[in-house]
Amino acid sequence: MRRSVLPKLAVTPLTPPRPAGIGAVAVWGLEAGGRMRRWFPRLAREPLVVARLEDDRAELVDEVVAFCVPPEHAPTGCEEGEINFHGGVMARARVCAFLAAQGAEEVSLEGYAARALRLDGAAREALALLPSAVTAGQTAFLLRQVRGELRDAIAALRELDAEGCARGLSDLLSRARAGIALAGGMRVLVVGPVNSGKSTLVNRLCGVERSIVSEVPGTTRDLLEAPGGIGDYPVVFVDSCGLSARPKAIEALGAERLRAEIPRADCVLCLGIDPPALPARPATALVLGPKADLGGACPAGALPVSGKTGLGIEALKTAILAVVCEGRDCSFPSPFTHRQRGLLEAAVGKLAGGDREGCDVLLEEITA
Ligand SMILES: Nc1nc2c(ncn2[C@@H]2O[C@H](COP(=O)(O)OP(=O)(O)O)[C@@H](O)[C@H]2O)c(=O)[nH]1
Ligand SMILES: [Mg+2]
Repeated sequence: MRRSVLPKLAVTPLTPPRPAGIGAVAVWGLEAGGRMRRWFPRLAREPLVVARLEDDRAELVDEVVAFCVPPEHAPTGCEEGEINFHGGVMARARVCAFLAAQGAEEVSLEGYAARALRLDGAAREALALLPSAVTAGQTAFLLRQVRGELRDAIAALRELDAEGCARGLSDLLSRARAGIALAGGMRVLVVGPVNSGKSTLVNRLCGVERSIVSEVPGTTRDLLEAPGGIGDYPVVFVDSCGLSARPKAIEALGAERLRAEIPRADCVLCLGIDPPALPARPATALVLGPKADLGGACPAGALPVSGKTGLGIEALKTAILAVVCEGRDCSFPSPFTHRQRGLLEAAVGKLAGGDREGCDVLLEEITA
């Protein structure tokens, strides 16, 4: 980053305002090093200090650990500081209030990434998703993006002739659904008539007794989210109230929520019901034959499953990944946000219309 565009003094919270052992802020900008030594004089002699941070009236703000990062190791190329304090909401608020009183501009982590870390647009999107990552494979994928995997792939495409570029773009786009599902997770909604075993299936899929199971019809009235995963892919499984032709008043509210949820889900699992009978159009759907352990007939083309015994569940998970990810995975560079996919699709359109320059502009925007 050019020094001329650095702020004088900025603070970026590195940890969220939640109960935690420690919290941390980055102190950066042209005056960061000098200010750190003024607040913590021993930093002039010691690499790291445990110290009392006091305000101008010598009131204790917090007991902290403070250190400076030399310019050659600092993301901004200008000496930075870091202050670690007690975690939680109040300690963080007090340290940030102290820094604000000292004239520090508060910049979000995304803002810091954009202004200081010299990351491209796609890498910044990955960095923003990283704190919410819940699986090892998702984290590894996002770290590859922070390091510029997609940026490098797009740069390589731009070196090719129109035909090669078009082939490369369609190859990238074929993995967009997989990339988006891996980076941000997917929603899988379970629908079906009352008592078809929806709640039992959701509990089985997410691995905990999240939903109440009962033979009393209409037990589940609202949408209920159960976080889980399939392999590396984070999944929110969503249980729903039963579909009924003539819902009573309270069920009608649940039915309305369900109708709105169907298009939001990446995949709708239809327990004993055909997708055309759904009250809205799903992105993808799988038809399941419920309570397969009872040995009843399973409709042609339906996957037999039993939430109760686990029968067919591994095959169901494989089928969910296959339809949501269109049979692709992310071992090769993949777009991973709707923004990137939209720009890539538009770039393909430009190229098809013979507008190579327009295509390049859009590709550049992905990683700008
Ligand atoms: N045999 C068998 N019974 C099931 C299965 N799934 C659910 N049930 C039973 O069917 C009843 C309704 O189940 P529940 O999951 O609450 O259905 P929902 O109303 O669709 O959510 C309960 O008595 C469950 O124990 C299954 O796979 N096999
Ligand atoms: Mg239920």
